[in-house]
Amino acid sequence: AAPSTPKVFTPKFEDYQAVYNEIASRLEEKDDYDDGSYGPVLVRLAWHASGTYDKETGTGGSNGATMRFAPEGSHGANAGLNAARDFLEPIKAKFPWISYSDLWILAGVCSIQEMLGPQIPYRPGRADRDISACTPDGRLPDAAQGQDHLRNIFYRMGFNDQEIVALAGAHALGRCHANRSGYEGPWTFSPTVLTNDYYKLLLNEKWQWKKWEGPKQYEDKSTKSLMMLPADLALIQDKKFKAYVEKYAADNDLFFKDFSAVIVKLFELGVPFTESAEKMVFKPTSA
Ligand code: CCH
Repeated sequence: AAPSTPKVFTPKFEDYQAVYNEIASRLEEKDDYDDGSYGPVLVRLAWHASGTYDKETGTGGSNGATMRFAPEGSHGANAGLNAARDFLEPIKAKFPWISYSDLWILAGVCSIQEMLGPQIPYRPGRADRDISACTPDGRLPDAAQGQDHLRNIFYRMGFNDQEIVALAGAHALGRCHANRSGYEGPWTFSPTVLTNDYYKLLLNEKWQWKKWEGPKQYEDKSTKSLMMLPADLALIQDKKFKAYVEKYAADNDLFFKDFSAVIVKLFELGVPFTESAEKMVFKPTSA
């Protein structure tokens, strides 16, 4: 018999939607985690995979999924993200054709949409790389620092002031864990639903230093149940940043529009897409 050419599977939109649906159903099923959802930690995995990008050298970014390897996985900023990576292992096993790099970003997209955020258009095309592509420590932001540091870190990725503030709205989601970052508590009262509450709370609450043994963080004066990092407060201490905080606090539609645009940019930093890669918009399970 003539040797047959091995079949190469070319996934289509429907195949990615099937992965999306599987992540969404696992999110719904595993509701005994944190505030009832793995969504926030999956968003953080996608962000930390992407946020290592350096526009000068073209290194880092979500292409590669190099956080799988110890040098990068054990960076302080990535503490706890094994929970997100482990959550996705059964999905990877069921759809072995998808790269870890594409899967992590798809999980971020799915989580944002399932937590009632805006539509996040998605393009596949990331390839997993080996340990030699791990980025050096120190490329992700340090929560103890202020506006100069934020600008240094995010300008290196290619973002401007408006985009820095729009990205920070992701802190409407999830919480800090003392055993991961040292910080403790959620930013908002609805940490599993994406809203512009982060900006509203930043502006409208009185923030005071929390009295505790842990790293310096703020608590809201009225309920003492919410938190802000020094890097969060920097967004209202800096006049240019604060103008955008005010815009997003006043207009959730504007926040959703700008957040969607900037998170797509973040998730695509340094990814060598082929020209034929089309943007996919997945159907949320609630629609
Ligand atoms: Fe963040 N973030 N983040 N963050 N972050 C933390 C948690 C989340 C900073 C520090 C922290 C973004 C930007 C910044 C999420 C998304 C984004 C934690 C707690 C710290 C500390 C980690 C822990 O203890 O588990 C700093 C500094 C910056 C500076 O800009 C951006 C950008 C995004 C996404 C677009 C999400 C989501 C979480 C919650 C994770 C969880 O496990 O609940």
